Amino acid sequence: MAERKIKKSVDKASLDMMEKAARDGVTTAFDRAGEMSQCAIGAAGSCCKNCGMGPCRVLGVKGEEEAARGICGATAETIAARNFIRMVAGGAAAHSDHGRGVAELFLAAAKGKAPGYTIRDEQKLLQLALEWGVEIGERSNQEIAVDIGEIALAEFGKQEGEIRFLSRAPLKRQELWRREGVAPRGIDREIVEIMHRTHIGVDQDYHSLLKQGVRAAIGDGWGGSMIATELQDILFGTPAPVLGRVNLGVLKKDEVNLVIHGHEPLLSEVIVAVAQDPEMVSLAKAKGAKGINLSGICCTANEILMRHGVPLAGNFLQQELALVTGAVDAMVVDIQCIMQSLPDIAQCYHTKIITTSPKARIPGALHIEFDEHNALEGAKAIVRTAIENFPNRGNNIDIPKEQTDMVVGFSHETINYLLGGLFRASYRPLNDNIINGRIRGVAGVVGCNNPRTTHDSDHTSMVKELIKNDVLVIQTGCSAMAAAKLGLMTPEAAAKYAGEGLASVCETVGIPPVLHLGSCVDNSRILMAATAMVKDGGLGDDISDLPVAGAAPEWMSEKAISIGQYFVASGVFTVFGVTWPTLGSDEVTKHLFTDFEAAYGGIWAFEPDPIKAAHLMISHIDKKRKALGIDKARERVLYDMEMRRELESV
Ligand code: NFS
Repeated sequence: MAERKIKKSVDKASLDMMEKAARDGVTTAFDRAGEMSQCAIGAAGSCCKNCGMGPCRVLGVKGEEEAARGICGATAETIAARNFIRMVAGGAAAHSDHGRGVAELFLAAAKGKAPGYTIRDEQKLLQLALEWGVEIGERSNQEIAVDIGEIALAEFGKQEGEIRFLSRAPLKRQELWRREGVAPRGIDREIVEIMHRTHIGVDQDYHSLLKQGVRAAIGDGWGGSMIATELQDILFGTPAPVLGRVNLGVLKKDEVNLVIHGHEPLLSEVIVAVAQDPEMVSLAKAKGAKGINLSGICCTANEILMRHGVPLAGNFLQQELALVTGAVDAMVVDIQCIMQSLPDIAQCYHTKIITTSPKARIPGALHIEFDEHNALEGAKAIVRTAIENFPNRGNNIDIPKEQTDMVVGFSHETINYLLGGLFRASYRPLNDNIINGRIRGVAGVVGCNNPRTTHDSDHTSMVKELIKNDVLVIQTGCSAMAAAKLGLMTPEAAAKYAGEGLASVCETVGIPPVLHLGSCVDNSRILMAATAMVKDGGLGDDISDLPVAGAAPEWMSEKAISIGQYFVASGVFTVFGVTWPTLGSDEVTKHLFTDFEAAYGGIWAFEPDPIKAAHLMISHIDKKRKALGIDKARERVLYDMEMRRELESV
């Protein structure tokens, strides 16, 4: 086996479980990444396999002859751009199909055809009704929700005009999108058009290809993902601050461990309720367990953490390691980021892997299909399967003790309330503290784990560097879990890790310096937060004027590329780590890294060193502060602190 040169993780619990996996003869993604060398041509976006004449490789690597063109005549630029926007299409499709699933359930619930689901956030329902021109009057929530569900569902298949949530963006941004011809007509349409344009012999101008990628990505962030977040909040409740715990130590030796993994909260919301059902708890006790312990992996975990405080067992690269503990009685999965290796690993222990979506079947797993019309029965069957498997646990159990406390649940609305108070909810205090320089700017650090770099290390190094430099960090996805494991999501972390300006604000408001905003579809909350900052005034009139930046230091999924692209298209400087998928074409890379700024006010960057990447973000934030004329304020704050220190030392 080829030895990997990089350290596998900075997380002790994960490292311990990797050692146990080796002892148990179990192979994980960390081992496979070591064994599988990365194809440099593919990684650079220079391999085209869109037709049967290829694959055509147009980048000379390790003695390969450089072919200037594919057999069809496609250049390296066309091929890199095609591959890149096909990643956008994959990511936007995943988020948006999730959004569609939520809209379907929402509509079924509104029509009374999905027992067990109800409207939890009436205020948000009515706000959306006002926004979409749905009559409220004397109508019931149910009636209003039917109209909203139908409108939401229609957004996916719309053919003309613009998707509705574009009107939420700052006016200047909306005009820019229209001027550039990237306002999405319908969510699905733009994804389909990517697949058409990247078919052999269609769009062969990288400018035009990349523009379509922008249009589909906007349809994700301001469309599919935003619909998912909004409707989930109405159905399941808008998150509010709640205590949580994270890492494999949340598994319990004496309780039935049911781990929920995937992305849609549709089923997991019901499982959370069923697991507390006295009938289920007494069944667990009859089997010798003290109770039922739910925990989560990946974004479905973020969803039930944010709304119910259900603990997180871990992020993407910990899904296999959770099984290696030997203590997981069942792992139930829905869609996305689920490794096919799970049923194989489960065989080495006693774990049952349960698939639930007709879109995501895995050979070797037990399939209990989620049916929204009968969610309660499905959830009961799943919980019962876990309970009945408890007595089958072997002796080969080792649960790491690591688990960290966290305060989570910072939706765009709660940030509003926390900062401004319930009766004058506003982003004013955030804007004021940015203007006066205590907070230098805001950074969104999001995205996956990738075994091509050290697990969690790039996330945590970057986040620590940012908060040390007074940048407030907002997070989602697996990145949020990495920071939480290190203890960065507690109010106490402000004094320990943040710069003095940021720490003083966090201490006054009582928030951590790193805020968890939820799952990856909840990156739409970041768009809303940025828009609220613009609308509150004093920081320019577009998102591209704000002293903000984005990053995905350990990205790996197509969804991350789509997210990055809609951040850039919304005016945000966005830096990715690990690898960059267009390096095979200098022109395409330059277009994304430089020319995009003139068009969108946001640009892409690639920097695998997380500290350097953090400083690229800080430089960008400082550049925006200067353009806004608020750079001097920050110097004054620092000067004041310097003076204070001098005084203190006297
Ligand atoms: Ni986002 Fe969430 Fe994690 Fe990456 Fe996968 S779980 S949707 S894609 S790996 S952050």
